[in-house]
Amino acid sequence: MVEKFVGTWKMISSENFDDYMKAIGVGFATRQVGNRTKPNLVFTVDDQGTVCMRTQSTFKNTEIKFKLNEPFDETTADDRKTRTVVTLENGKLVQKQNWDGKETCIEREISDGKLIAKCIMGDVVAVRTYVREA
Ligand code: DKA
Repeated sequence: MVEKFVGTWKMISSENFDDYMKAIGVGFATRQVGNRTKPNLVFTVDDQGTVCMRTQSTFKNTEIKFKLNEPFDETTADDRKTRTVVTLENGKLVQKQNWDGKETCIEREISDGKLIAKCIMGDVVAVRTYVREA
């Protein structure tokens, strides 16, 4: 099921991301860059089921490697140190990040051949859309 995410994706739209970044505590300067940046997402999966997700942009490159349902330590692009777990729920890749007593969730799904990333913090939701890079 994770296989459908494998490949290189480029962001084509981002809605409400500034409010999402505010909700998770990202400061003004980083939000300005975050709002301007159009990252690529690169997913790979190896024979052992380890998923690698790279985010590549002019702002920052990040990489996480994980197995589904196995918590791991993540350092996010905005430098939060989170305890993260990724699960697969009804075909959605659900990334839950916990830090400083807070929790946010990024749900990724494939819809009409596009990768939709829904970033959720409380009642604030940002939606970012990616298409496969040719
Ligand atoms: C996505 O995959 C969502 C990425 C969420 C990053 C939150 C922090 C960004 C700070 C610049 O598109």
